[in-house]
Amino acid sequence: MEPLREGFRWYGDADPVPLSYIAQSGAKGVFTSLHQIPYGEEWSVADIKEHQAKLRRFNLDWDVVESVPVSEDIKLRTGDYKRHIQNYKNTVRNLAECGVRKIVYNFMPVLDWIRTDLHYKLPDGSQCLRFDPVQFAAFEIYLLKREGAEANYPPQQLALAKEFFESLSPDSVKAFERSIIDVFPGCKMGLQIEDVRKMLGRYDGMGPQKLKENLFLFLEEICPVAEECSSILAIHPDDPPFDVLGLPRIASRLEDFQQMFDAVPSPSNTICFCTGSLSAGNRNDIPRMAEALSDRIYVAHLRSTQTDPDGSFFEAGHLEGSVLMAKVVWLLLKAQDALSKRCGEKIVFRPDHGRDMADDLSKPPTPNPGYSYIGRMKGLAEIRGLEAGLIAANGGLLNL
Ligand code: DNO
Repeated sequence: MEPLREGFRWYGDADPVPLSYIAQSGAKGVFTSLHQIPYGEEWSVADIKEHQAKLRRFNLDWDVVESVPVSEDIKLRTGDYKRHIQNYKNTVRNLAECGVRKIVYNFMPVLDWIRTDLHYKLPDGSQCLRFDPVQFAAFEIYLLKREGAEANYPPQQLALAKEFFESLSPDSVKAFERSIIDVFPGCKMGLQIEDVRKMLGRYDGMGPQKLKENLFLFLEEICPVAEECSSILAIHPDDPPFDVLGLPRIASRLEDFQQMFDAVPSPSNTICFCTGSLSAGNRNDIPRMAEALSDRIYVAHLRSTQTDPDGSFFEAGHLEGSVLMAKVVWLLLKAQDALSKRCGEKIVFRPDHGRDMADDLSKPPTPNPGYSYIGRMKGLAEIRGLEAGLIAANGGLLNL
């Protein structure tokens, strides 16, 4: 039994974690993107090759594109969506021409992942990312002023949200706002509250069925191109996997993915198995999902979350929290065996997020919350050790 292929995310030249460090982690497959290209535009072969050459200098491969972003026009099927879809197809082809064949994307409306605290202090002094419904209520009600937001929270949370918001100084209000609306991976879009309001307005009246239909229509167009190129598209689950901002969420539960694969059965239609996103809020049985979706997994993000009784969750250590990581990794090792028999491919994973710890804490705050070096290295090392133990035990090496 072979270990999974190890990956590490790199945000490009602006990433405070340089490729030389990534090379020292032992991971060989980089998850990266051309963050400078606006959503919806085509990526040229020349730009892809230039980026790839940077990795090659450190003997690293561009294993996974995370992400080729899907524009809001495509999600809404309005405006420029036809041109954006054409560009997406060209990008898939251009990437394949350079040998890059695994593409992650998400279909989350308006904002990518959501957290309310990017520096949550744990008792041991390290920091992690956290989502607190009370703080999120404060954001929705007092900053965004979203109509009807109050109805989504019980009275006790509303009272706590008011108390929390009133306790913030004007400077911390600004920082709080930025930590919620400006964490698009790899790029600072400089969104203002007014922009978010407008973006939300575009989804007025759109329910999950319509958004699903738009996702399936997008996949029906892109998957045949991906198939031609022997590429795969891997949808990233909603993070967190429950309703936020009154928006439809369509990639949260096992049934969502099963429905998506039934609607577009193309072998290029796959999932980026992100255990952290899926586990938030304890709504999903992660091992069950790994088993049920095993033949659609080429790419995985491994991390865990811990949900507290008040509904908040924080990013727990990679082998802690609610994800039964030993079981998930075991299922992925078996899925990889089947995958290599089927098509000679490996599953590539990256340690997803990590705490800010030790020397991470003495550096200027990263523009990429969750993507510290030491914290992610710890996660990688733990998962590597877990795999080695599982493989040795399975191979009878331990005489258990
Ligand atoms: C957060 C990431 C996500 C992910 C995108 C994929 O840390 O897991 O931002 O990269 O949603 O499209």
